[in-house]
Amino acid sequence: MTVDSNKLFINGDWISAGGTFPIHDPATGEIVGYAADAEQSHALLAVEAAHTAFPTWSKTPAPKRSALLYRWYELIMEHRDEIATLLTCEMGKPFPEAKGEVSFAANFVLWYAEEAKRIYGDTVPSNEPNKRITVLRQPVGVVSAITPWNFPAAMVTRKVAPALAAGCTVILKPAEQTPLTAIRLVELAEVAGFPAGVFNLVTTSKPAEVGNVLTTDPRVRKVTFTGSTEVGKLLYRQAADTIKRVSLELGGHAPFIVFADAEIDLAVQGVIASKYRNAGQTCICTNRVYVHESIAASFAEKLRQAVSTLQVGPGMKEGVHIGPLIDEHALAKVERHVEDALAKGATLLIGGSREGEQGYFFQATVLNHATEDMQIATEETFGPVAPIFTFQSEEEVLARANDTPYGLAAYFYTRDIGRVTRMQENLEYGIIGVNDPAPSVAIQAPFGGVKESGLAREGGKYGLDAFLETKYISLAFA
Ligand code: TXE
Repeated sequence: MTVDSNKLFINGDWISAGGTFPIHDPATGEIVGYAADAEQSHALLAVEAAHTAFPTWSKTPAPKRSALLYRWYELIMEHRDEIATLLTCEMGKPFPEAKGEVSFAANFVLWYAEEAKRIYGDTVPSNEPNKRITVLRQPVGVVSAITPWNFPAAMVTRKVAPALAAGCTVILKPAEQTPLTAIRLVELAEVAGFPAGVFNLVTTSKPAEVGNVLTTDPRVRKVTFTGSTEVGKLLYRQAADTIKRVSLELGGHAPFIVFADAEIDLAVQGVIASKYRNAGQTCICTNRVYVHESIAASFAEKLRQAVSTLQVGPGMKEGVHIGPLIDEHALAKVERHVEDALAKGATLLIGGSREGEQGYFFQATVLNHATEDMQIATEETFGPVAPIFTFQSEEEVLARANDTPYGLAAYFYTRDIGRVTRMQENLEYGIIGVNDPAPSVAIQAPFGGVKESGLAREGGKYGLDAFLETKYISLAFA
C-alpha cells in the first residue's frame, strides 16, 4: 500500500507544499506513503485562514456545529476499517487495536457533537437591585493542535472535536511519523462540510520550524499538545510571550502496585493490559511494577507465563498482540534501558532483545529485581518491558511511587477498602486505576496529569473547558 497525500488542507483547499516526505511502515521499514512537507509560510497561511474563519464559526449556532460534528462521526465510523488499515501501516499497532482506536476516536467526535449543545453560562446573584451579573462561556479563538504518533486518530479527535464544538477554529499538525491517518480524518471532515478555514491541516517533517509559528503567532490563542515532556516545556515557553492558553498531555511513569491481599491473577492480567497494549507506547503505560515481597516470587512467575503467550509481529498479521515500535530511535531507547537494568543487577525473566530481521520489534520482556538506580525506574521506556520491584509497606511504596517528576497515571490492586481510600487520595497522579488497568477508555472522564505530566484535562465536559473563556458581564440599569 502506498498513499500519496502531497497536499495541505488550508482554508478549505488542498494545496501543494512543494516538497513531500516519506512515511515508513515500522513493521518493515518500507515506505507506505508521502505527505506534504509544510514550511513556516504554510503555517502562516493556515493561521490566517483559521483567524479569518473564527468570527463566523464562533457565532454559528451550536446545533449547526453539532450537526457537522455528528456527520464527521458517522463518516469516521463508515470508514473505520480503512482508517484502521492506514493507521496500522504507518504506526504498527495490531489491526484490532487500530480498529478499537478509530472507534474510540470517533466517540470523542460523537461526545462533543452532543456537548456543543450544552455550553451554558451562568447568572450570578447581584449585590444591588439595579444590577445583573451574567457569565458567558465563549470560544478561546484560533487553536493549534499538535499531536503524537502513538494514537494517530484518537489524539486528533480528542483535541479537534472539543475545539470545534466550542466554536474555535483549528490548525492541526500531526506527528511526522503518522500523518496519513490525520489526512484521512481531515478529508472526512471536509466531506462532513465544515466551512473553509475552520479546520486546517499542516503536515511537515520540520516540526520545530512549523511548531514555532503555531505557538508564537499572536493570532493563535490556544495550544493543545500531546507528546514528550521535553517538547511540551519548549512549547509552553514559546506560548508564554503571548500568554496563550496551553493544554499539555506529556510523558508519564506509572507505578502499578500489587498489595499482598490483591487478587493476583487479576493483577497479572492488569499488567498485561496496561503495559503491553500498543507495545508499551502509551503515556499511561505501567512503567514500574511494585509487588509486595510476600507474593513477589509467585507473581513474577505468573507474569512470565502470561507474557510468554503474547505474540510479537506485524500489526496486520492475525493473532499478533504486540506490533513494532515506532522507529529505530524508540527501539534503541528500549534496548538501552534493558541493558542498563541488566548491568545494574536486574534479572531477565523473559524477552530482552530485538526480534526479527526487519522492522522495529522488541520482545515482550519482564525484568525481575529492578531497583531505583536503573534508567528504567526514572525514564519513560515506551516499550514492552515490565520491571518488577518489591516493597514491604504501604507507606514505603507510596513514597516510592510518588518519587518522580511525572504524575499521569497510577494503578494499584488491593481488596482493603481503607487502603483504597488512603492510596487514591495520596498518589500524586491525575488518573488512578484501582483494580482497573484501563481507566482511559472512558471518553467522558477527565484525562490528564499533574506535576510534569501536563496541564489541563481532555475528555468529557472537562475537555471542553480548555477551549472556553469565561466572560463576566455586569449590567447596570435605571
Ligand atoms: O515526541 P515529540 P517523540 C514520549 C515517549 C517517547 C518520547 C519521544 O517517552 O519515547 O516522548 O517521542 C511534535 N515544536 N511521548 O520524539 O518529539 C512532533 O512533530 C512543535 C509521550 O515522538 O514530543 C509530534 O507532533 N512541535 C507521548 C509531537 O510533537 C514539535 C506521545 C510529539 O513528538 C516540536 C509521544 C517542536 N519543536 C511521545 N518537536 C504521550 N504523552 O503519549 C516535536 N514536535
